[in-house]
Amino acid sequence: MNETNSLYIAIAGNPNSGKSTLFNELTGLRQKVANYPGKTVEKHVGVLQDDPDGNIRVIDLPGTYSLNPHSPDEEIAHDVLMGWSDDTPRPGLIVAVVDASNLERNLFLVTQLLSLGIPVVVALNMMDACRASGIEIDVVKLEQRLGVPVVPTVGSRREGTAELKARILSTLKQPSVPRSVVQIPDAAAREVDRLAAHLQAHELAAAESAHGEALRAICTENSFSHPRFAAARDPLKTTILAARDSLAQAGFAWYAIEAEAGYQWIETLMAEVRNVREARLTFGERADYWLTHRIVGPAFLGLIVLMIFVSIFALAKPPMDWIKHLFGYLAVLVVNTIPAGPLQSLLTDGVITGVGGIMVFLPQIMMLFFFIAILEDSGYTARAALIMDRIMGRVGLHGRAFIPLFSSFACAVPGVMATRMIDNARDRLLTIFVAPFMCCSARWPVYLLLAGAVIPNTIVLGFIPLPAIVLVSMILLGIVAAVATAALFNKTILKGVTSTPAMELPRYRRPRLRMVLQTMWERSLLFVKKAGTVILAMSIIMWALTNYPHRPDAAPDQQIKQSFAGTVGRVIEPVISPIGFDWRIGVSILSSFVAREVFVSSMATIYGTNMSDPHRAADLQAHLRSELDPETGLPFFTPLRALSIMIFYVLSMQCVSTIAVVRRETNSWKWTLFQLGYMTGLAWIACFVLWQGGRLLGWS
Ligand SMILES: Nc1nc2c(ncn2[C@@H]2O[C@H](COP(=O)(O)OP(=O)(O)OP(=O)(O)O)[C@@H](O)[C@H]2O)c(=O)[nH]1
Ligand SMILES: [Mg+2]
Repeated sequence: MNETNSLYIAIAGNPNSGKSTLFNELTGLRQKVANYPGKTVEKHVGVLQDDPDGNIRVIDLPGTYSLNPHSPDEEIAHDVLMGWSDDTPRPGLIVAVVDASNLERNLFLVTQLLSLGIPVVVALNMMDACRASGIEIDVVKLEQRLGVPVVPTVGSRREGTAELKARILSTLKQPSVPRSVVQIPDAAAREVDRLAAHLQAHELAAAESAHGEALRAICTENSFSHPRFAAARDPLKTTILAARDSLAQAGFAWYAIEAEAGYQWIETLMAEVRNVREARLTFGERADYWLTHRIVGPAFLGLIVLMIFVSIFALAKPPMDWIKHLFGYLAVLVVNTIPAGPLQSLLTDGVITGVGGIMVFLPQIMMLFFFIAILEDSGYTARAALIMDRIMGRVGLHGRAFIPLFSSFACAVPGVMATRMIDNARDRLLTIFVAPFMCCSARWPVYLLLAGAVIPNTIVLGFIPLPAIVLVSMILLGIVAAVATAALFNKTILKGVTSTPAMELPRYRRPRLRMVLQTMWERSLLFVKKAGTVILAMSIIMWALTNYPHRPDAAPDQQIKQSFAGTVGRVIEPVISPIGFDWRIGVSILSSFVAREVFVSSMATIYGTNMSDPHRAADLQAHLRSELDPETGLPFFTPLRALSIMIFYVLSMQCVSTIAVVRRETNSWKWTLFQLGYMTGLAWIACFVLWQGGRLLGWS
């Protein structure tokens, strides 16, 4: 396939209208789909399926409410649609995805898309939700009035998607440029004509789209500062400012001309095509009163999170045992077939112990992903984020910070990228600063390991295991640290006023088992893949670092102590012993810079090396429990020490990928290193206070 000859179809629409769902249907790919706005923040390209020539490409775009971009993600969509993107040719067709149950607002973007001089096919998506709320839409009439094909779809159930594909292909065969539907006042039209002529004369716009572009250039605040106009900026700016001046003199608010005309047109249209049978308060709307209530809301959220961890601890033990046995069996097999020596040791002490040590947590991780997918698909997570956002808003975080923060619960990398939906630089930076405090899924194995191994499994209040409470506390601590940090920076280095645009909440929906299982499966697969790649590699490296330089006659613990890892560990020990870490913990923490989960496999390799019983290869928790403190002869991994390690992981920026993405998104090493230093310092101080304070109080 030849890329330059490819035809590009852009999928555009408001956030959360189902663009990525339809993109996945059209291309057979698997872009992230979930029930909250702002998931897609970059463009993604795929090949249209079932196309005989196979050279039609489909681009999934970030959601946008209009072609007047306000934030970096909207700019990406805007530039592609305008044909101004450096790496994507001007699309040959636009699929405008609209949410049928929220037609008025969604149609505004469509009115703008119709002025681009590019054929448009409208996907009238979410028809099921529309019908459920008692709204009927006259599709034939809508099609006539828009002048472009309109295809009703239910993307999530694949309804109408074949028809959509067919209409796309037939429109491509006989492309016709839509006509603009919106009528602007004569005085404005004259200015638009004049500017359109200027754009064409300077080859800044093509004939068929010049009028739309001119109108938008007048109505969008800094339209002339787009890099595309670099060479012709000054004359263009003068012309635009002159147009605005004369409009202002004629009594127009220049920035509102397009929006007013657009919404007026839509209002008339809606009266013709929409019929509301009965307006009724849906169950979700009634539930939302309580679920987002100031007191009931957070309490309910806390309860849900707690219940999730309770069930994880209550249900995951049997499958965890199976996995332990499986790896134990593998270790025995290796011991019985391969003669003692470096190879046997590499396979058992390095690979099986390291990878097994982390794979043991697969059942718990899968259960977590399962519950999270349910919450996501139902629409509840957006409410959870809203509850958090109320707290965050008070400390100067932007109203749109909640999606980035909420995404950071999976991983800070997409979280930091999602800050692109925030429109000003200060607010973006503040959000980036606090995003890595959210409990990413790579921390779970660390917490699960330590809480499960060391925190006594006593039952509190009749049904809550203590380890579950500790886990929830770690999540809360991350949130508290984020809030406190935001409050501090808001008053000091990042002073400023926050804008708080209202964020809309997605509709509630009964979670669909297929979607939930699919999401769980995909994320679990990533976890397993990581275990088979990064963690496997790190296990082998850690094995080598702990076994070399090799001293055949040294006792096992002497061997480790004199190995490369031991040497490094003892160098850093003075820094970490005040917070309760010995050199082995220190080395494991260092190695986990690659990915936090590596902590678990590194600990497994260090503690599992030369173990006497290969059956227990993967049972790191048992190894930790039986480890004794050489000074006191008592258990080394006390609850206090375990807490100190966990808190270190809550607060420190222990992850190269996060550092890299912060560097990229802030475009500044200064801020990146500042954040790294701040978070590590905070982690160290918190652990110091806990460890020293705890020991003074005689805790163990
Ligand atoms: N009820 C219903 N839900 C749908 C339909 N199409 C998609 N969804 C769901 O709506 C949610 C949003 O879908 P996405 O495809 O992620 O939306 P998007 O437009 O790509 O969203 P952003 O990338 O955030 O702008 C998901 O939970 C989908 O499963 C539909 O026709 N009906
Ligand atoms: Mg999307």
